[in-house]
Amino acid sequence: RAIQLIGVPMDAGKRRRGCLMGPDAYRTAGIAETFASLGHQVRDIGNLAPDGVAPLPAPAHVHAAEETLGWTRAIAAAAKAACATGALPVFLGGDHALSLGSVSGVAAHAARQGRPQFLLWLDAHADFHSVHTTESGHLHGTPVAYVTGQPGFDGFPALTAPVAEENVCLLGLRSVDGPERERLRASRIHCHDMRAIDETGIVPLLEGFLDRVAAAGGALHVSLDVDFLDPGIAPAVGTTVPGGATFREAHLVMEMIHDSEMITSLDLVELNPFLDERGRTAQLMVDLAASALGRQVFDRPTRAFG
Ligand code: DIR
Ligand code: MN
Ligand code: MN
Ligand code: MN
Repeated sequence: RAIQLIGVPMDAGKRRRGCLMGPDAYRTAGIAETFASLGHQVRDIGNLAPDGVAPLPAPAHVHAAEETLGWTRAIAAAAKAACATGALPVFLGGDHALSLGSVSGVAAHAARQGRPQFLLWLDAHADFHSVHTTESGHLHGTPVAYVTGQPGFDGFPALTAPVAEENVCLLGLRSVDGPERERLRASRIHCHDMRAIDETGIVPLLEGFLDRVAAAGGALHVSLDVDFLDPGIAPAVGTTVPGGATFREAHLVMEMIHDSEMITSLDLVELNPFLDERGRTAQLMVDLAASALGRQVFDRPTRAFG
């Protein structure tokens, strides 16, 4: 497949700095060479920069709202341009606010193709705040709300194609804020917390989702937040939460995504290389992306989802 690497050195989505180093950490860990070794045609377009924007009305405690808006515009444009070439874009973050642009951009492309967009959100957090409900003021906690068309994003680009709530699956949840919980309950978003993973294993939860993507012939965006992973194996993220996905659970998710042959775009977000030991988290993220794009010990028959 043709893969386009899109560097997004974005740090505006929260106050702790360091995610701007993410794209170069992935490059240093050999992401382009790794994908090429799996038989893909890889093109690295380098790093994006935010568009300049006019003042944006936001509550005073919201951090870097205007810069985030500028990034959102630039990232969405790059997402649409990458999809138009037929490539699979891989967004090298940068913090999770980059998904305001990546998901809205790929969803606009899917809508033009007449395909429903699906979204798999691998994260300890739900990221279901709006600019007006966020308590921390950190806009990396908002993209799931924005891309599904929830209110509270005045001044942000109007969505051409909101992602249907029932097409969103949050997997790995273990830190959900009060107002997020109520609004998630009232939504049709599929939410699987760590307890669900403990009770049934991760396979049936993901299979149920992939079956729905296949039945609908959907486009599939996967958004992988470093804090989906247990901090013991992935310490380089500003918002570690204990009790995350194990090495094998995470690779199994990625291998099943590969077997489904449905992934159309991918975010690698929240890596803060400044917090790392010898790049181990960057390397793990590259290895997980490799699993999603075909690395395996033995191949499996393509799974018939749907
Ligand atoms: C938290 C953190 N829910 C907030 N969100 C993070 O600031 O609203 N998402 N870290 O991945
Ligand atoms: Mn997140
Ligand atoms: Mn998170
Ligand atoms: Mn479900």
